[in-house]
Amino acid sequence: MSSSSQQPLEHDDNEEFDVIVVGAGFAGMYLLHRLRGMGLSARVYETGASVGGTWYWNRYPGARCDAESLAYSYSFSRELEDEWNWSERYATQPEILRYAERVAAKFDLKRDIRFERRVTRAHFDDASGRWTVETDRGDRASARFCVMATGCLSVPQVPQIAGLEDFAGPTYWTSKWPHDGVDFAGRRVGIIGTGSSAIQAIPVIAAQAKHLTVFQRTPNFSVPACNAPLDPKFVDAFKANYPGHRQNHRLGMGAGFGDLTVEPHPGGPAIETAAGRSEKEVRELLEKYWRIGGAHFIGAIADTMMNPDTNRIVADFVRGKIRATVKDPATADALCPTSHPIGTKRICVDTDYYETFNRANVKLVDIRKNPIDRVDATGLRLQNGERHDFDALVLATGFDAMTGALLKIDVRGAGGRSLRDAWATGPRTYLGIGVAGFPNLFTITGPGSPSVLSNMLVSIEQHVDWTVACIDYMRKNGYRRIEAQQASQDQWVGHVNEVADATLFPQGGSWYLGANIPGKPRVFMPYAAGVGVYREIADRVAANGYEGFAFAR
Ligand code: N01
Repeated sequence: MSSSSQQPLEHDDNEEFDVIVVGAGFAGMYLLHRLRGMGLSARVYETGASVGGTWYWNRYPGARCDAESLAYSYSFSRELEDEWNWSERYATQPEILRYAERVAAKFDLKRDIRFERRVTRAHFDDASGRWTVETDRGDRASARFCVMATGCLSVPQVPQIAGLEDFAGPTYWTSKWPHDGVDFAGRRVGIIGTGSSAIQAIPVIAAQAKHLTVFQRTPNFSVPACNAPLDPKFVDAFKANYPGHRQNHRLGMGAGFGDLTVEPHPGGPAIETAAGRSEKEVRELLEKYWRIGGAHFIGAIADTMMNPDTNRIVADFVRGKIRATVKDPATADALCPTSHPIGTKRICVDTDYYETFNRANVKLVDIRKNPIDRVDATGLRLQNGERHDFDALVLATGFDAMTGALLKIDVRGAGGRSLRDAWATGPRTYLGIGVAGFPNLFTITGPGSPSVLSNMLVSIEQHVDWTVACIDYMRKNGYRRIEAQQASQDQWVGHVNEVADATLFPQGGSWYLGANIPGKPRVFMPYAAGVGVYREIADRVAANGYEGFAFAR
């Protein structure tokens, strides 16, 4: 399925590095660049045949970013900013992947990346104070530091649906889409799942396929992207003040998803709360944000994620939009989310999602009401006996988020303690970047940091910058070992929970909580206080000599 990297599969045979990085997505790529800049030797291991991480794998039709392209890009190189031109407000997956390839070429990254291998083990040795890392292709290497740049949404969730393997036609995973594309023309397609991936894919597949059946367990809230080509004059003006915009993104303005791309711009919340405002005033405000498009919508009223009354007003507005768009009242009703407050599952950003259900060749099947009994050779049967046949099946069933990739690896820290044991009741970190008992290990955008609630590129750059500054600090002070202190970690985990509990997020039953994976501990994983607050804390910790971490020479 994957295109070959053309790279001979050389092996590392007990080679030694300063740093081993797991993953060559946007985090691993930038980290490699920064480590080299410090004169450190680094090896990156990557499962894909090339760079790009999530954008390498998720090639499903309609895949594009929900953060604005001018904000979802590296800020570390002015030259790169100047020479790269995004074509649309929201970049498509192929364009983002071209960007990743361009970055890899410009900074000559690939020579230190070993592709097409999966890291299986990472063990810390107390005596030498080094990590030994092994891959499924037989590599073995050691390094003083190990950095997990494994991505938050990189391990697909295999849904527990009986008979999946019995389907005789092709089954496609949105997260492992064939590299040469899929032609659905003339075919009947079934898709399971209605999260962000499906909501992007459904309109595109519907336009191509003979028929599309959408199997929906939980309806999601989606807002229009209002995507459009970028006007070169606007881009020039934006780039003229790129540093200012980047600063806004770092402080989380416009949720960091893009601050000023399309006029009139929101910049920040328009009002603090809907309380005391007339219905007309609130409606006009939401209407304005709806027309601006994108995830900004959820930030129109500042307390949407804290105040159930505000949240209901915003959710009712979206439900009204769904009913006004979808012509068949029963379908509209089934598409209206009622089981969770808006925003507590990741808000989806779409192009013509609800409109697609007005097409004659699209049918919505509510599998909450009538669950799937089993898939068979030609389609599936619901528990009420209803049959649905199709020629191809698409699974858009999500990921084992945030901890999945880390726990897939046999990670062992001091005294041989495994990360799986340490996190048996849910992930525990200090600042989302260090784990007590796991010296010299950094987790980029790990659980306990804003990560998936933020523009990932912004959070990736922050964590990479923080990590390399920390390694530099150790070098300058002659430290060979760093470890998050248990007390700091406990305090941080308590704080992350406290922040989450003050919001409506825990009511969402989402992958943020691990609720999509049967048996996964229910812990709200990202830090919900915002990237501005988080940056201030992380910077203060660094300025105070990385307080909360213990060092040894
Ligand atoms: O996955 P999801 P996703 N039987 O977990 C359903 C990012 N992303 O890949 O809600 C039947 O959101 C499940 O139903 P339910 C973004 O952060 C970003 O779509 O569990 N259905 C749900 O409908 C996003 O949040 C972009 O009841 C089953 C769906 O599958 C995250 O990735 C684009 C099932 C899974 O939805 C994940 O999005 C794409 C079962 N057994 C993704 N198991 C952009 O930048 C699961 N489902 C725009």
